[in-house]
Amino acid sequence: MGIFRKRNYSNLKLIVALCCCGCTFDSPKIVAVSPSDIIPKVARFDPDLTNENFEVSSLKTVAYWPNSVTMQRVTTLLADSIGGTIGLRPDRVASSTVSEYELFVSLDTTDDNWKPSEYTLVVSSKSILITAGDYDGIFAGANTVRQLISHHKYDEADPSANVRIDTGTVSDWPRYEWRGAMLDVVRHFINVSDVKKYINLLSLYKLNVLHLHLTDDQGWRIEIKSWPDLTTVGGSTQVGGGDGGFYTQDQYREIVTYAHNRNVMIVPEIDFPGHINAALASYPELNCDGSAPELFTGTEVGISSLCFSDPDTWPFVKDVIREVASLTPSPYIHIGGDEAHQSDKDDYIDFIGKLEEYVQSLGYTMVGWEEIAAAEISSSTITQFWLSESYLPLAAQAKSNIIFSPSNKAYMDMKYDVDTTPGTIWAGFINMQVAYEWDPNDFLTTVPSGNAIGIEAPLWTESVTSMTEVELMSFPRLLAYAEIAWTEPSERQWNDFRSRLAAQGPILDARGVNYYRSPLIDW
Ligand code: TNX
Repeated sequence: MGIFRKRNYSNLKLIVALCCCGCTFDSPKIVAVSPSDIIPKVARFDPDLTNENFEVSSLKTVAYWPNSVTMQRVTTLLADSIGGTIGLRPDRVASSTVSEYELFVSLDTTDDNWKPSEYTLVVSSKSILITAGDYDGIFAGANTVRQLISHHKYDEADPSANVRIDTGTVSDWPRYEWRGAMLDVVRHFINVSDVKKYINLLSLYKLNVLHLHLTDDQGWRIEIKSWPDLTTVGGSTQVGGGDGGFYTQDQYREIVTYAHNRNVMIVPEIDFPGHINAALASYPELNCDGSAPELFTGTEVGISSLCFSDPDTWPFVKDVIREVASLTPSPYIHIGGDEAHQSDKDDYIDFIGKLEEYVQSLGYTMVGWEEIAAAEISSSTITQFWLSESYLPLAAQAKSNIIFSPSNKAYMDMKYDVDTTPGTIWAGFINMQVAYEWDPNDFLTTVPSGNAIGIEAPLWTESVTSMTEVELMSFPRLLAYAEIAWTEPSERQWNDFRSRLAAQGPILDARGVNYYRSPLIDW
């Protein structure tokens, strides 16, 4: 059987279907993939002109240098992926010589010209070489390879089935350093193994931040040892009155480590001073009148506030932030700050200032939703834009860096179209084209572009009740967001993205992802 060369994946489906009589598209015999067809789109691919390709089934060894813990982590990830997709787990060897290995991963500390997170990938008929100037780049290169080999679904009945990669050189680097998703694990609880599945998918598309929204009116999902009722009481329910749940500190550490091994940073959010009913319901002493409100299982927002005059409030806030910090190896703590409709404005401003000081005293950078820009935030604090452009000049004035999560473009709880269940529509429908065709530049009339550090796509879960629905709302939109975050806008075209996205269908299928079969995509 010949090698099916292709540039356009929608043609590939046809070719494989025609040539593999009797076999389904789920297990193609031979698939030729080009590094130029991945998501997010690479900055540069120079094909070599030999018409040769690299046979993925020849991957028997993964070599790496230097022999550091991080290189061991990244090559373990690669070896596991190869094992999972090809059916044979390659050996891993630490070696400073490139020759004779089919996959060689090396960190180049001798050259100063690498951009942050840049990598090169040289594919020849004999080998794949990943080289980068920093570990982010190493992971990015590794995830390019993981995605390329994912085109294959191992067929035990026919181990000769294979993926062949076009030869040539990739040179690739991200546009933004903050490439994120957010999961609301409060309104409906999402368990550890589902969060891990989500993280693994993020990493495959080079998303490197998972912001976990851990507390809200309806629940408290992270164990705080000094205030145990937060989870035993506050974590006991969710929207609609179901059982809820929470992560013990050990389980949370397990999530953080799993993410770290895939170069995904977990950013914890504890939402203050609003969105706090679960805590108020757990401890009567946190309330101005000393009595605890009922647990809340509805979906209204802006219904609660910390009691600023209560002597227990500040010690409580400090204990929580201190314990969360102790679980957080990344430099960021998100303090919420949104929709504090029940808080007095002056109290809010004082509180955010005090909280910023405390977060900084622990050695962390504070992140907050856009409303914090109305307080006197310092330039190291990060503002997360979501709704009102009026906060952007305030953030710019403070020289605060900005993460873009415009609700009418990036909120994954918005329905794709009228037929989507679950979801909401308060910010509009977000079909695949809307999800793809926007850019932080659209909002930069009042903000210097240097302050835009990236984007984040939140999934709020008031209406999203299960992992199946989490996947439906997130995929494939997250692939569009991954490309906005990674690829220069001048390199992004909707029609080109559509055909590359169509080719991701089998990859998502093979990973058991319940993605939305958007009618705009020729799957
Ligand atoms: C607004 S975005 C919220 C959330 C809701 C979401 C629903 C933000 C900072 N606050 O509390 O879950 O809308 O779409």
